[in-house]
Amino acid sequence: MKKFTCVADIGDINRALNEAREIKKDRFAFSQLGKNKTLLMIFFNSSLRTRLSTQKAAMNLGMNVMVLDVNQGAWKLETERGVIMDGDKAEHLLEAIPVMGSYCDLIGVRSFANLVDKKSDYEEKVLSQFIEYSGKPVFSMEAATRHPLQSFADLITIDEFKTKERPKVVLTWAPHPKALPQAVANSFAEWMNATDYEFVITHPEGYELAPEFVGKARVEYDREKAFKGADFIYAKNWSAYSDPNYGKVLNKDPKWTVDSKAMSLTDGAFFMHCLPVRRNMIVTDEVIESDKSIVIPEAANREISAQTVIKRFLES
Ligand code: AN0
Ligand code: CP
Repeated sequence: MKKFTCVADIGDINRALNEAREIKKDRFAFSQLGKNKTLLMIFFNSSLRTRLSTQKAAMNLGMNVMVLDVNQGAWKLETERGVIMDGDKAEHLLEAIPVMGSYCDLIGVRSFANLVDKKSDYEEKVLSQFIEYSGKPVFSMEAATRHPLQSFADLITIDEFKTKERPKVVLTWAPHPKALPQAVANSFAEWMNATDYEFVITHPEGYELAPEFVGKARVEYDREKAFKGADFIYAKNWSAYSDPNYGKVLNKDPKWTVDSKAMSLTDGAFFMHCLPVRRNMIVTDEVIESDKSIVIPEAANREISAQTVIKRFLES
Protein backbone atom coordinates (compact mmCIF):
# COMPACT_ATOMS: atom_id res chain seq x y z
CA MET A 1 0.00 0.00 0.00
CA LYS A 2 1.41 3.40 -1.04
CA LYS A 3 -1.35 5.63 0.32
CA PHE A 4 -4.48 5.42 2.44
CA THR A 5 -6.84 8.29 1.74
CA CYS A 6 -10.17 6.66 0.82
CA VAL A 7 -12.10 3.39 1.03
CA ALA A 8 -10.72 2.13 -2.28
CA ASP A 9 -7.18 2.10 -0.83
CA ILE A 10 -8.08 -0.62 1.68
CA GLY A 11 -9.41 -2.97 -1.01
CA ASP A 12 -11.87 -5.66 0.06
CA ILE A 13 -13.55 -4.41 3.24
CA ASN A 14 -14.36 -7.89 4.54
CA ARG A 15 -10.69 -8.77 4.37
CA ALA A 16 -9.87 -5.51 6.19
CA LEU A 17 -12.46 -6.32 8.87
CA ASN A 18 -10.90 -9.76 9.35
CA GLU A 19 -7.47 -8.17 9.78
CA ALA A 20 -8.94 -5.72 12.31
CA ARG A 21 -10.51 -8.57 14.30
CA GLU A 22 -7.18 -10.41 14.34
CA ILE A 23 -5.40 -7.30 15.65
CA LYS A 24 -8.05 -6.70 18.29
CA LYS A 25 -7.55 -10.24 19.63
CA ASP A 26 -3.85 -9.57 20.22
CA ARG A 27 -2.65 -6.08 19.41
CA PHE A 28 0.95 -6.93 20.31
CA ALA A 29 1.26 -9.95 18.03
CA PHE A 30 3.11 -7.89 15.40
CA SER A 31 5.32 -5.81 17.68
CA GLN A 32 8.45 -6.68 15.68
CA LEU A 33 7.04 -5.49 12.36
CA GLY A 34 7.83 -1.81 12.91
CA LYS A 35 11.26 -2.18 14.50
CA ASN A 36 13.56 0.70 13.44
CA LYS A 37 10.77 2.25 11.39
CA THR A 38 9.57 5.78 12.07
CA LEU A 39 6.09 7.25 11.68
CA LEU A 40 5.84 11.02 11.35
CA MET A 41 2.42 12.45 12.17
CA ILE A 42 1.84 15.98 10.89
CA PHE A 43 -1.04 18.03 12.25
CA PHE A 44 -2.26 21.22 10.59
CA ASN A 45 -5.34 21.03 12.89
CA SER A 46 -6.18 20.03 16.46
CA SER A 47 -6.79 16.43 17.49
CA LEU A 48 -7.31 14.26 20.54
CA ARG A 49 -8.34 10.82 19.26
CA THR A 50 -6.41 10.70 16.02
CA ARG A 51 -3.21 11.82 17.68
CA LEU A 52 -3.39 9.33 20.55
CA SER A 53 -4.89 6.31 18.77
CA THR A 54 -2.57 6.50 15.76
CA GLN A 55 0.51 6.91 17.96
CA LYS A 56 -0.62 3.98 20.12
CA ALA A 57 -1.28 1.84 17.04
CA ALA A 58 2.21 2.54 15.70
CA MET A 59 3.76 1.79 19.11
CA ASN A 60 1.85 -1.53 19.26
CA LEU A 61 3.66 -2.39 16.01
CA GLY A 62 7.04 -1.47 17.48
CA MET A 63 7.48 1.78 15.52
CA ASN A 64 9.09 5.01 16.62
CA VAL A 65 6.76 7.98 16.37
CA MET A 66 7.37 11.70 15.84
CA VAL A 67 4.61 14.31 15.97
CA LEU A 68 4.75 17.74 14.40
CA ASP A 69 2.11 20.39 15.09
CA VAL A 70 2.68 22.66 12.15
CA ASN A 71 1.04 25.66 13.81
CA GLN A 72 2.84 25.29 17.14
CA GLY A 73 6.60 25.59 16.98
CA ALA A 74 7.22 24.89 13.29
CA TRP A 75 7.61 27.55 10.64
CA LYS A 76 4.34 28.74 9.14
CA LEU A 77 3.98 27.00 5.78
CA GLU A 78 2.97 28.49 2.46
CA THR A 79 0.89 26.01 0.47
CA GLU A 80 0.32 27.92 -2.80
CA ARG A 81 2.96 27.82 -5.52
CA GLY A 82 3.95 31.11 -7.17
CA VAL A 83 3.24 33.48 -4.29
CA ILE A 84 5.82 36.08 -3.28
CA MET A 85 6.54 34.98 0.26
CA ASP A 86 6.77 38.40 1.92
CA GLY A 87 4.14 37.64 4.58
CA ASP A 88 4.28 35.65 7.83
CA LYS A 89 4.95 32.27 6.19
CA ALA A 90 8.66 31.46 6.44
CA GLU A 91 8.74 28.15 4.56
CA HIS A 92 7.08 26.56 1.55
CA LEU A 93 5.45 23.13 1.62
CA LEU A 94 7.52 22.20 -1.44
CA GLU A 95 10.72 22.22 0.64
CA ALA A 96 9.15 21.18 3.95
CA ILE A 97 7.53 18.01 2.55
CA PRO A 98 10.65 16.29 1.14
CA VAL A 99 12.61 17.35 4.24
CA MET A 100 10.01 15.74 6.50
CA GLY A 101 9.97 12.69 4.24
CA SER A 102 13.72 12.27 4.68
CA TYR A 103 13.34 11.67 8.43
CA CYS A 104 10.73 8.91 8.40
CA ASP A 105 9.32 5.79 6.72
CA LEU A 106 5.63 6.63 6.87
CA ILE A 107 3.69 9.90 7.07
CA GLY A 108 0.25 10.66 8.51
CA VAL A 109 -1.28 14.04 7.65
CA ARG A 110 -4.19 15.96 9.15
CA SER A 111 -5.21 18.88 6.97
CA PHE A 112 -8.84 20.03 7.14
CA ALA A 113 -10.81 21.78 4.43
CA ASN A 114 -10.49 25.56 4.61
CA LEU A 115 -14.18 25.84 3.57
CA VAL A 116 -13.41 28.92 1.45
CA ASP A 117 -12.18 27.48 -1.85
CA LYS A 118 -14.24 24.40 -2.71
CA LYS A 119 -12.11 23.49 -5.71
CA SER A 120 -8.88 23.53 -3.69
CA ASP A 121 -10.54 21.53 -0.87
CA TYR A 122 -12.03 18.89 -3.18
CA GLU A 123 -8.72 18.53 -5.06
CA GLU A 124 -7.09 17.70 -1.69
CA LYS A 125 -4.40 20.25 -2.41
CA VAL A 126 -2.32 19.72 0.74
CA LEU A 127 -2.64 15.94 1.09
CA SER A 128 -1.87 15.33 -2.59
CA GLN A 129 1.34 17.36 -2.33
CA PHE A 130 2.49 15.10 0.51
CA ILE A 131 1.74 12.08 -1.69
CA GLU A 132 3.60 13.60 -4.62
CA TYR A 133 6.66 15.12 -2.96
CA SER A 134 7.43 13.24 0.28
CA GLY A 135 8.85 10.11 -1.33
CA LYS A 136 7.16 8.10 1.46
CA PRO A 137 3.81 6.33 1.87
CA VAL A 138 1.15 8.72 3.18
CA PHE A 139 -2.10 8.26 5.04
CA SER A 140 -4.88 10.68 5.86
CA MET A 141 -5.61 11.56 9.47
CA GLU A 142 -8.59 13.62 8.15
CA ALA A 143 -8.00 15.63 5.05
CA ALA A 144 -10.24 18.10 3.24
CA THR A 145 -12.81 15.63 1.93
CA ARG A 146 -12.47 12.42 3.94
CA HIS A 147 -11.58 10.91 7.33
CA PRO A 148 -10.91 7.26 6.41
CA LEU A 149 -9.38 6.08 9.72
CA GLN A 150 -12.57 7.29 11.42
CA SER A 151 -14.85 5.61 8.89
CA PHE A 152 -12.93 2.35 9.14
CA ALA A 153 -13.29 2.47 12.96
CA ASP A 154 -17.01 3.20 12.47
CA LEU A 155 -17.34 0.16 10.22
CA ILE A 156 -15.52 -2.05 12.76
CA THR A 157 -17.88 -0.75 15.48
CA ILE A 158 -21.06 -1.37 13.46
CA ASP A 159 -19.77 -4.84 12.59
CA GLU A 160 -19.26 -5.57 16.30
CA PHE A 161 -22.62 -4.26 17.51
CA LYS A 162 -24.95 -5.30 14.69
CA THR A 163 -27.51 -7.98 15.45
CA LYS A 164 -28.62 -8.50 11.85
CA GLU A 165 -26.68 -9.13 8.65
CA ARG A 166 -28.01 -6.04 6.95
CA PRO A 167 -28.62 -3.32 9.55
CA LYS A 168 -30.27 -0.01 8.73
CA VAL A 169 -27.69 2.74 9.23
CA VAL A 170 -28.75 6.41 9.24
CA LEU A 171 -26.38 9.34 8.87
CA THR A 172 -28.13 12.37 10.32
CA TRP A 173 -27.08 16.01 10.13
CA ALA A 174 -27.26 17.80 13.50
CA PRO A 175 -26.77 21.45 14.45
CA HIS A 176 -23.44 23.01 15.45
CA PRO A 177 -22.47 26.65 16.09
CA LYS A 178 -19.47 26.73 13.75
CA ALA A 179 -18.86 25.70 10.15
CA LEU A 180 -17.43 22.17 9.99
CA PRO A 181 -16.03 20.25 7.00
CA GLN A 182 -18.04 17.61 5.13
CA ALA A 183 -15.13 15.16 5.51
CA VAL A 184 -16.51 12.89 8.23
CA ALA A 185 -19.94 12.66 6.59
CA ASN A 186 -18.48 12.15 3.09
CA SER A 187 -16.18 9.45 4.32
CA PHE A 188 -18.81 7.66 6.40
CA ALA A 189 -21.08 7.62 3.34
CA GLU A 190 -18.27 6.29 1.16
CA TRP A 191 -17.56 3.41 3.57
CA MET A 192 -21.24 2.58 4.15
CA ASN A 193 -21.75 2.50 0.38
CA ALA A 194 -19.01 -0.13 0.23
CA THR A 195 -21.13 -2.44 2.46
CA ASP A 196 -24.48 -4.04 1.70
CA TYR A 197 -26.13 -2.33 4.69
CA GLU A 198 -29.30 -0.30 4.20
CA PHE A 199 -27.95 3.24 4.25
CA VAL A 200 -30.00 6.44 4.58
CA ILE A 201 -28.82 10.05 4.84
CA THR A 202 -31.08 12.69 6.41
CA HIS A 203 -30.48 16.44 6.60
CA PRO A 204 -32.30 19.76 6.14
CA GLU A 205 -32.54 21.09 2.59
CA GLY A 206 -29.37 22.87 1.54
CA TYR A 207 -27.02 20.39 3.24
CA GLU A 208 -26.80 17.97 0.29
CA LEU A 209 -23.40 16.25 0.15
CA ALA A 210 -21.41 15.84 -3.07
CA PRO A 211 -23.12 13.24 -5.32
CA GLU A 212 -19.97 11.11 -5.52
CA PHE A 213 -20.21 10.57 -1.77
CA VAL A 214 -23.99 10.13 -1.57
CA GLY A 215 -23.66 7.33 -4.12
CA LYS A 216 -26.42 4.74 -3.77
CA ALA A 217 -27.61 6.05 -0.36
CA ARG A 218 -31.26 7.05 0.02
CA VAL A 219 -31.59 10.73 0.94
CA GLU A 220 -34.62 11.36 3.15
CA TYR A 221 -35.36 14.96 4.18
CA ASP A 222 -37.95 13.86 6.75
CA ARG A 223 -35.90 12.83 9.78
CA GLU A 224 -38.80 10.94 11.39
CA LYS A 225 -39.14 8.74 8.31
CA ALA A 226 -35.39 8.22 8.15
CA PHE A 227 -35.15 7.15 11.80
CA LYS A 228 -37.99 4.58 11.57
CA GLY A 229 -36.58 1.08 12.01
CA ALA A 230 -32.96 2.28 12.20
CA ASP A 231 -30.36 0.08 13.91
CA PHE A 232 -27.62 2.72 14.01
CA ILE A 233 -27.93 6.52 14.20
CA TYR A 234 -24.70 8.24 13.16
CA ALA A 235 -24.91 11.97 13.95
CA LYS A 236 -22.61 14.58 12.46
CA ASN A 237 -22.71 18.23 11.58
CA TRP A 238 -21.36 19.55 8.32
CA SER A 239 -21.48 22.89 6.56
CA ALA A 240 -23.13 23.37 3.17
CA TYR A 241 -21.45 21.83 0.15
CA SER A 242 -23.62 23.30 -2.61
CA ASP A 243 -22.83 26.62 -4.25
CA PRO A 244 -23.23 29.46 -3.53
CA ASN A 245 -23.25 28.43 0.15
CA TYR A 246 -20.10 26.30 0.28
CA GLY A 247 -18.71 26.21 3.83
CA LYS A 248 -21.64 28.12 5.34
CA VAL A 249 -23.85 27.35 8.34
CA LEU A 250 -27.38 27.62 6.93
CA ASN A 251 -29.26 26.92 10.17
CA LYS A 252 -28.82 25.69 13.73
CA ASP A 253 -32.33 24.27 14.03
CA PRO A 254 -32.60 22.55 17.45
CA LYS A 255 -35.27 20.27 15.93
CA TRP A 256 -32.32 18.35 14.43
CA THR A 257 -30.62 17.69 17.79
CA VAL A 258 -30.71 13.92 18.39
CA ASP A 259 -32.92 13.47 21.45
CA SER A 260 -34.72 10.55 23.15
CA LYS A 261 -37.92 11.23 21.23
CA ALA A 262 -36.09 10.85 17.93
CA MET A 263 -34.28 7.72 19.16
CA SER A 264 -37.64 6.20 20.20
CA LEU A 265 -38.63 6.10 16.50
CA THR A 266 -35.78 3.69 15.77
CA ASP A 267 -35.55 -0.05 16.26
CA GLY A 268 -33.60 0.42 19.51
CA ALA A 269 -30.74 1.97 17.52
CA PHE A 270 -27.24 2.50 18.79
CA PHE A 271 -26.05 6.10 18.83
CA MET A 272 -22.71 6.94 17.19
CA HIS A 273 -20.62 10.08 16.74
CA CYS A 274 -16.95 10.44 15.83
CA LEU A 275 -16.32 12.95 18.68
CA PRO A 276 -15.57 15.65 19.68
CA VAL A 277 -19.27 16.31 20.16
CA ARG A 278 -21.12 19.36 21.45
CA ARG A 279 -23.72 18.13 23.90
CA ASN A 280 -27.23 19.55 23.60
CA MET A 281 -26.40 20.87 20.11
CA ILE A 282 -25.70 17.58 18.27
CA VAL A 283 -27.11 15.19 20.88
CA THR A 284 -28.79 15.48 24.27
CA ASP A 285 -27.05 14.43 27.49
CA GLU A 286 -29.70 11.74 27.88
CA VAL A 287 -28.98 10.07 24.53
CA ILE A 288 -25.18 10.22 24.70
CA GLU A 289 -25.26 8.85 28.26
CA SER A 290 -27.80 6.11 27.45
CA ASP A 291 -26.88 2.43 27.26
CA LYS A 292 -27.40 2.67 23.48
CA SER A 293 -24.59 5.18 23.08
CA ILE A 294 -21.47 3.49 21.68
CA VAL A 295 -19.32 6.58 21.18
CA ILE A 296 -16.61 5.32 23.55
CA PRO A 297 -16.09 1.86 21.96
CA GLU A 298 -16.27 3.66 18.60
CA ALA A 299 -13.40 5.95 19.63
CA ALA A 300 -11.48 2.98 21.09
CA ASN A 301 -11.68 1.28 17.68
CA ARG A 302 -9.63 4.14 16.23
CA GLU A 303 -6.58 2.32 17.59
CA ILE A 304 -7.65 -0.82 15.73
CA SER A 305 -8.36 0.89 12.40
CA ALA A 306 -5.05 2.76 12.57
CA GLN A 307 -3.12 -0.39 13.45
CA THR A 308 -4.72 -2.36 10.62
CA VAL A 309 -3.74 0.35 8.14
CA ILE A 310 -0.20 0.90 9.46
CA LYS A 311 0.38 -2.87 9.49
CA ARG A 312 -0.56 -2.96 5.79
CA PHE A 313 2.03 -0.25 5.07
CA LEU A 314 4.72 -2.10 7.02
CA GLU A 315 3.99 -5.34 5.20
CA SER A 316 4.09 -3.79 1.72
C1 AN0 B 1 -13.84 18.12 12.96
C2 AN0 B 1 -14.74 17.88 11.75
O1 AN0 B 1 -15.96 18.02 11.88
O2 AN0 B 1 -14.24 17.54 10.66
C3 AN0 B 1 -13.10 16.85 13.34
C4 AN0 B 1 -13.94 15.66 13.61
C5 AN0 B 1 -13.16 14.43 13.83
N1 AN0 B 1 -14.60 18.56 14.07
C6 AN0 B 1 -14.43 19.73 14.66
O3 AN0 B 1 -13.64 20.53 14.21
C7 AN0 B 1 -15.26 20.04 15.88
N1 CP C 1 -12.69 11.67 15.77
C1 CP C 1 -11.52 12.33 15.65
O1 CP C 1 -10.82 12.28 14.63
O2 CP C 1 -11.15 13.03 16.76
P1 CP C 1 -9.94 14.04 16.89
O3 CP C 1 -10.28 15.24 16.03
O4 CP C 1 -9.87 14.37 18.35
O5 CP C 1 -8.69 13.39 16.39
